[in-house]
Amino acid sequence: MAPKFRLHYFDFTGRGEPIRILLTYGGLEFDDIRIEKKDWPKVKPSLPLGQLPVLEIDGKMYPQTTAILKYLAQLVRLDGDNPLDNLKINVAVDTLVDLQNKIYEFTFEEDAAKKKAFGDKLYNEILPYYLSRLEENAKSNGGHLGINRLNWADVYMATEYEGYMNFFDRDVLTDYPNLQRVIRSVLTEPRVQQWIRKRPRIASFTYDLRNHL
Ligand SMILES: N[C@@H](CCC(=O)N[C@@H](CS)C(=O)NCC(=O)O)C(=O)O
Repeated sequence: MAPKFRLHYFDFTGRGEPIRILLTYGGLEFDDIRIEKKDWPKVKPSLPLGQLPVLEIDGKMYPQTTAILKYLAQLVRLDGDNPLDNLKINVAVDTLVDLQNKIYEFTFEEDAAKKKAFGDKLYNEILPYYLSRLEENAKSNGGHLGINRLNWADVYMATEYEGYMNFFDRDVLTDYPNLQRVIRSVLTEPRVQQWIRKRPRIASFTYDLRNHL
């Protein structure tokens, strides 16, 4: 019997969305538990690391996004076929996570002058630094990240793309045709499409992956 999955995350995409997509892609049923802001102080101390996402599997709570994703990717066959392929996928994902962490760092900067300078650097230097390297990666893998077929790094890229679109408020992939192929390869999957159509909308989003279907 399939395990009972419950995903605990905020009512947001962020680190939770690639997990939701892998579960959906694999046809694995899950409870999509969305913690409201007002309940967070009460929920936080009950979590293994005081953070979300947490994937509950048959009543046991597991934190850490990429650990959860690696586990699910194995279940739904979006991992690599051998250790070297898994290394290549992990390299791509860790690169996306590095960029994601810079964006989080920016959002937490409270000093207005520092924030302005950091924002400029983020858009003009940091973003192209990472995206140009990821573009080369996708180019050499036929429109996928890490290896030459759909895998969980592609899913991570697609959810991050939605984040970039909202964060930078412009199409950051115009100059990166192979990264556009990565997004398309994820969004043409029928179960992923169904999920994107039915999932709750994020009120603050000006761009939604629905626009891409
Ligand atoms: N290394 C963890 C980081 C998790 C993390 O920072 N989660 C954020 C939400 S995306 C969180 O729970 N923030 C609230 C808090 O730390 O109190 C992971 O990758 O899952």
